[in-house]
Amino acid sequence: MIHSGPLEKDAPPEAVPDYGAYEPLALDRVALRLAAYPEVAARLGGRPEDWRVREVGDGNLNFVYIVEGPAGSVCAKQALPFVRLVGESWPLPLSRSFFEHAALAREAQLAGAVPQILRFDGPQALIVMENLATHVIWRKALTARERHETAAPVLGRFMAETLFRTSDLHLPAARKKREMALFSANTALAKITEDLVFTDPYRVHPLNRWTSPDLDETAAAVRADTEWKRAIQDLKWQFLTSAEALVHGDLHTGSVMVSNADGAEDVRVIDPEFAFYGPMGFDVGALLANLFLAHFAQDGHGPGAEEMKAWLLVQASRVWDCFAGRFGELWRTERGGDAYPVALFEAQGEADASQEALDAFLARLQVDALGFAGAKMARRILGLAHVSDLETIEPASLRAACETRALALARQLVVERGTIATVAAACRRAASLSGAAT
Ligand code: SR1
Ligand code: MG
Repeated sequence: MIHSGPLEKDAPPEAVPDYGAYEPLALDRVALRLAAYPEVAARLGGRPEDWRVREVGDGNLNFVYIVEGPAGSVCAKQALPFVRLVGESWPLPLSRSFFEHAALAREAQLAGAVPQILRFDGPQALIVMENLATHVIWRKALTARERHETAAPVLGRFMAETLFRTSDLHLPAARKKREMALFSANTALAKITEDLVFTDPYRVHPLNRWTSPDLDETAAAVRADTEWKRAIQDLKWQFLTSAEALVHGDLHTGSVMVSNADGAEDVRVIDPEFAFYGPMGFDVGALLANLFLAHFAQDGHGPGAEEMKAWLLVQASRVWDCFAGRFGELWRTERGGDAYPVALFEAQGEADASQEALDAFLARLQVDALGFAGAKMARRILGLAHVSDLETIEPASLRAACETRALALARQLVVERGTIATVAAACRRAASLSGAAT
């Protein structure tokens, strides 16, 4: 692949901006701010006073505005100096916007399937993007039992291309280390994951919550589960130390948007503010986790769940199969980095040995992904940040029943890591716990 962008050999160094002139936007200031960006004003058309602005952010961290003008619309996302979900008592650096933009630029170049960036105002921690007007958050579509058949293959391919092409399999070591150094400063966001995914659900912590009183005993049992805690720390160790590739870092179904306008599906990945150099299996696991959560949530959303439950497990398998298939193609055609060099295998007539190395690499990655999937499932039931798939289930007793089955799979994936070695095997476990057809 020929790079022409931030991964280029002689690309100018990027740096976190100075935030001295930063001003948080309020709804009534958005139009005036955007009017100062000619490319944005041109897309909107007309005058700022004609533009309609609404705040649509439903994520945990930032404010997101949709701005509509006579000629078109845009999406403007600004980081705040704190966590939106919790408030000003939890400060969070504005630099997450810089890392989000840097990751989006790389993803656009390496894989596509991200929103087009119209303007990045670094010192204002503001990214102005195309407005995906016909798209919805995939999580919401899944809860509504809408099926987008291209999502799993697009996402499998997206992960293979971003992860392979930012790793030592593709990049020369010096360039990979330059990239790793840039993203290594995104420490505050990584720390959120370190705490919220790998630590807090396994101890008493004021930010934890769960369906209470139904799951009180379960939460206490998890905190006392030595095997689970040890296995989760093995995964945390990997998260902390394994700088394999530029991971999105928060690739759940709420970070994916899907559309089926005029019968043509489109799939985009959004929100890579957690991006950093970490284990490849973390992104794959995040996506699998959220498909499994959607699967277990189906029984809470009324009759007729069976078909969707089965479909969701098929999508989990397709994510892995498409990921592995594309990763294998890249292994054979773009292995120009310092790891597993072609010079030692294909160039010496040992293509079979290269294939064996690939198979072993993917087998290990699959095990990693399933472990991370288990970690990501449990945190959404016992930790601070939950998912709407489960949160919208009423009554609470029905939600707790769904969550209990999801937690059972989460534990198996984490504690029996290595025994449940394939996504297909994990899907069989999920089906057996939820009484789904396979
Ligand atoms: C305080 S932020 C909570 C969660 O929201 C994001 O989507 C990440 O998953 C993070 O862990
Ligand atoms: Mg997000």
